[in-house]
Amino acid sequence: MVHIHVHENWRLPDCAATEEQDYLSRREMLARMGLGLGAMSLLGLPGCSTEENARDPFGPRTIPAGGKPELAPGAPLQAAMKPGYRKANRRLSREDLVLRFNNFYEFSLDKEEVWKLAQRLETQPWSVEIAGLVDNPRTLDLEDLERLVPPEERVYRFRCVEAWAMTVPWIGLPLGALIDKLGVQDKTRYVRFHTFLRPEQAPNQNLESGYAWPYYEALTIEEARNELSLLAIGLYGKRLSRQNGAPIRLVVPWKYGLKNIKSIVRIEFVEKRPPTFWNAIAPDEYSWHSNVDPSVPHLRWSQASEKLLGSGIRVPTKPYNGYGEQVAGIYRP
Ligand SMILES: Nc1nc2c(c(=O)[nH]1)N[C@H]1C(S)=C(S)[C@@H](COP(=O)(O)O)O[C@H]1N2
Ligand SMILES: [Mo]
Repeated sequence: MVHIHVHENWRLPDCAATEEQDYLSRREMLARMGLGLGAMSLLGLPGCSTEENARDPFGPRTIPAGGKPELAPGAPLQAAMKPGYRKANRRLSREDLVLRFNNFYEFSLDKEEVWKLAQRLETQPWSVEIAGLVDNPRTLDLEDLERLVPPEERVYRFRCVEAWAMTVPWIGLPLGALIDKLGVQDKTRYVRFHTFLRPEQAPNQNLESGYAWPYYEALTIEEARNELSLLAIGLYGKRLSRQNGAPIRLVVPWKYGLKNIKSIVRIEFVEKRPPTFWNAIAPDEYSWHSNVDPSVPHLRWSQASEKLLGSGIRVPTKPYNGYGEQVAGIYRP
C-alpha cells in the first residue's frame, strides 16, 4: 500500500469552510422538528458546485427487480444514538469527502476513483454466510441480521495505516451481540471475514492485478466480542455507499483501517488463527493485529501523527487510536 498524500482537491475549500456541516446538531434539530434523518438531504447546503461534486456518490437510484428502495445505498436509515458514542472528541469529517476518498482495492488503487467505479457493485440481493463453529450454520440476508441485532448509531475516529484519519457517524450492529445470537461454540478462538469475489463488477479483481482476491480479514473472538466492534450498515444517517463497503462492513476503530473489511459475504468461526490479506502480502509492514500504535513506525513512514481528511491538519496519533480504555484489557498477558 503506497503512502498517498491527500490530494490538494481534498483540502477544505473556502465555500465548505463557511458551510461546515454539523451532522449532530442538524440531527437533533430535525428530531425536535419531528423530521427524520431523511429530511436532512432536503436541508443540505448547496455546497461547491464543481462538476465532480454535482455527481451523485451513491450512483444511479435504480432498484433491481425484487430489490427494496429502503435497502439501497444512500436510502435514509435511522438508529438510536448509542450513549457514550455521540462524540469522538473530534470534529466530524465532511460526508462528501468520506464518500469520495476511499480505499477499496477491488475497484481501484486510486482513492479518488473508487467511488465512481464502485457503483457497479450489485448490493441487492445480499446475503452473509455464517459458517464454522456455530450450532446452526446458515445464510442470512441483511434484514435477517438486522432482526437479530438492532442497529445503533456511533461516532468513531478511524485511522488508516497510511496516516490519514476521519471521524464519522456509523450505524451498525454490535458484533458481540450478533455472536451471542448465533450460538458460537466455546472452542471458537477467531472470527474470519471474506469480501465478495466478482471480477465482472470489481475491475481490479482480475488475475492481472496480482492480488489474492477475495479480501479477507480476521479478529480474535475477544476482539470480535469487544463492545466497540461493529458491523456497519450505514453512515451519516443513510445506508452505506458501495465505496464505503455496502451493504455491510466491519468497523474496529482501535485498529488500522485495513482491518475494517468491506462488503462482507462470509463470517466464519474457527479455532486456528486465519491469515489476513495485508499481513500475508507484507508481514513486516502490516501486523496481524494491526492495532493503532504511534510508537511503531511503518517501514516507510512514521505512525506518530495523522492527517485529518479534508483539513489536512496533522494531529498526534494515540495508542489504540484513543480507545485503550475499552480494548487494552484484551492484550494484557
Ligand atoms: N474489501 C476491502 N475492504 C477494505 C479495503 C479494501 O481494499 N478492500 N481497504 C481497507 C482500508 S486500507 C481502509 S483505510 C478502509 C477505508 O474505508 P473507507 O473507504 O470507508 O474510508 O477500508 C478497508 N477495507
Ligand atoms: Mo487503510
